[in-house]
Amino acid sequence: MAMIFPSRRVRRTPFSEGVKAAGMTVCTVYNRMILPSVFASQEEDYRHLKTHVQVWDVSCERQVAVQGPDARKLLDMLSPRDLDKMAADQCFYMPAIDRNGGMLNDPVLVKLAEDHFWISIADSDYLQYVAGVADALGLDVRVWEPDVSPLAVQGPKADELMARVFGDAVRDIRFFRYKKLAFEGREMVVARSGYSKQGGFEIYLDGSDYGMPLWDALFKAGEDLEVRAGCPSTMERTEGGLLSYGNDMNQNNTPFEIGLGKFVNSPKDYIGKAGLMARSQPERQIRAVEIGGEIPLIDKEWPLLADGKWVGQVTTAAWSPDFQTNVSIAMVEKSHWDAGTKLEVETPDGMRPAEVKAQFWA
Ligand code: THG
Repeated sequence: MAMIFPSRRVRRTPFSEGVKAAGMTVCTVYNRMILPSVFASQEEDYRHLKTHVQVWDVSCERQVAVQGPDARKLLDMLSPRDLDKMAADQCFYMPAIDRNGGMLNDPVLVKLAEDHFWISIADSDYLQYVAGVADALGLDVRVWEPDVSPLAVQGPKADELMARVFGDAVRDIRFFRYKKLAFEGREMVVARSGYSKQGGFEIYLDGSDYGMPLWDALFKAGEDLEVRAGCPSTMERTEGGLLSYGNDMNQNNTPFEIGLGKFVNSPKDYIGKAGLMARSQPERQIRAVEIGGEIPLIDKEWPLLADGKWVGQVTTAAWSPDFQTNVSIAMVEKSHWDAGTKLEVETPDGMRPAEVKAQFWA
């Protein structure tokens, strides 16, 4: 594996110094920014995440800030999810779609005020779409990328670590809600959220200058909790069925195909509503699929076959140490998506047996 050639175009983060010192061994690029992939090993990182507490540099979850008198008007045009139901301190997992109902991104929307939102984006250039819609509609709103970088604190000891740095108030934050809490006098959004099923928080670092002081404070406070640097774990997130834009879905997929139909409930006339409604009965859907045998790392879709005929594709796959099987996320055609259906998956190392599961493992 080659290294990434240093460049200003592949952006560092406010925590890059800490990540390097903590021993990042493999990384990827996400929203043109470095995202760590491995520290010790995939399996060691996984076990540690499920046992202790980790600090993740997920700065690459960039914010598209939307602020101004027409901020809500713009978001109502973008969101299939009913924003009238969004509380003042709430975060919403929001399908972002095009005019045909195809997924453009799957961000977390953060409501800062009635006229100020952050769209915390997955790996696609959504800012340009948002700004384009705003300008085309002549809305009085500003759309930009602020100097805000999420730092996730995930794992069973996350509450304890966060309480030591931000105070006991963090314990009362409910799932997908946030509080504005001070670090060194600087107010930051602290939400109970994050890309794992182990529980934890996301600190939306507001101002890069506070990055390394915040990183250092967390590691100092968490020494006896065995805090370590970590990153989203493919093993762990696949067990839990957390989706990854660009891997498990793209613009060809609707929210209904990827299990986000429950978030399509806006009564407003948002962009893509007609196109989306025309596709509300999906012909394929995301499924948990168990794979037998040994499998390599996955860097392209693997065909799913029934009697030699294509019936879908595996888009994420990993060994699960806890479930002692290969777990995967797949897009399966309606004819074969029932739980218990036996299939074959064509990996680069050969055919492997596969079975559609009723639900994800965790
Ligand atoms: N946190 C923040 N921004 C993000 C991500 C994040 N932006 C990019 C990417 N991740 C967006 N995708 C997801 C996918 C899943 C979840 C969050 C963001 C998630 N899903 C939960 C689930 O499916 O169980 C909860 C969904 C819900 O009930 O609302 O957490 O991780 N800031």
